[in-house]
Amino acid sequence: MHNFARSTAASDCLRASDPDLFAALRAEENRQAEGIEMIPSENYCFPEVYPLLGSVFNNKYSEGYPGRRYYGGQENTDRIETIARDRAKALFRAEYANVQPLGGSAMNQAVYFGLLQPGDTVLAMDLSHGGHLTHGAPVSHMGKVFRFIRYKSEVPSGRIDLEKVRALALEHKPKMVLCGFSSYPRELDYAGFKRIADEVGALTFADVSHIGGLIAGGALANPMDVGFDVMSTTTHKSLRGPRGGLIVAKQKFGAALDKSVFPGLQGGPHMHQVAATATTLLLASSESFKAYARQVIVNAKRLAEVLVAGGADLVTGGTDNHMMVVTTTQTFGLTGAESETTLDEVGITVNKQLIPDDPNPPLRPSGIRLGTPAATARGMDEAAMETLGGIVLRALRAPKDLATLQALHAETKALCAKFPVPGLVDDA
Ligand code: DSN
Repeated sequence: MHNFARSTAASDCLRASDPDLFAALRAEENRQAEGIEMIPSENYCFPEVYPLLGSVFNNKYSEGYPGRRYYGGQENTDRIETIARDRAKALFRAEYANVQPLGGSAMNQAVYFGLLQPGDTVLAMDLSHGGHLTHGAPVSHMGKVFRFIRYKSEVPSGRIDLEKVRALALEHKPKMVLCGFSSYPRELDYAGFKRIADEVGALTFADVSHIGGLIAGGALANPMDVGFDVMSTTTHKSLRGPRGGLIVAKQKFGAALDKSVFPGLQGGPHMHQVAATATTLLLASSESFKAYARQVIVNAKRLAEVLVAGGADLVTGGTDNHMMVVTTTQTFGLTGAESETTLDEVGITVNKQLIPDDPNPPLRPSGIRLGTPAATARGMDEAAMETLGGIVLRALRAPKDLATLQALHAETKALCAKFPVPGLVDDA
């Protein structure tokens, strides 16, 4: 057998043929290595993901599913997709899996179109209180096709009140009850959501995109364990895989979901992404990943404590998962946008974030969101969280003090140098 493996000279080839792109690639590698990623939806993928994403699986069209494809030459793509589906089912304790969704939005659209009719009612969390765009925000296509009724978190507690969710369900009789979030720092009561759905005869759908890795690692509850009908997760957040999405469900929904993903919504799946997802699911079933998932939460709790002790105002006062939402306008007198820019100056990447009932608009909201999946993937522990929390507090208290910001940036770089990004080597 010949070895047709891609030459390691591939990056030399890029350097020669497109120096601009090569330079941008190296600059981004440096940015990720020298700074710290604290946006809760981002992560450093497993190193094993890179060779598969940059592999010859990129070249293959594979419309259909294993054993039922529309193009020839599928012996290897069938193999990787079957492996990926089996691993997803085992990891999330589900009867059915689809690993073809190109991303989170496609994944959720496939669920709605597969299980509902246009105009059907869905009960989901409001975007402005931590829900996701694809949970029926009026600006999304989904918000125009289906009738979304939105529950909110309580102000000032920041928590979801299930009695209010139940009252909305009894009033609007949804076909589907959806739980999941982009910005909610607490564990959800899946059994409580299921009871509400059962009472009104609705399907149960959990979008666990942010916490898919924490569920896989056994650190947070799995909605499938309490009988949810369907669950979706992106694969690139706490799961540490390639950008993409996957759906797991009860087998009885499998045929409808398969048809909804292809040919309903998508054409050819991205087989390099499917291959990388397959490997991710294997790595996420390891003992070391269980330890990683637990540490993500330990780190988040420690970081939250440090921020609160330093006077920061956290939505719900803390966290049960990997993220925290900090109201920056009150303590620091900064909008979320100003806070994001200030923390960029010191090498800490966060995102501006609406807080519940935010009086400010989305591009100038009142808070920021921070999370620990990426820092933990670098091996950072509670002591590193104390250092990072201190840098965040000092930076937000001195946003105009350039000397202080420079000194803090040097502290961030020194910390990051001790915890390399998985898969990035310093070849300087
Ligand atoms: N953009 C993701 C997040 O940050 O939560 C969700 O799509």
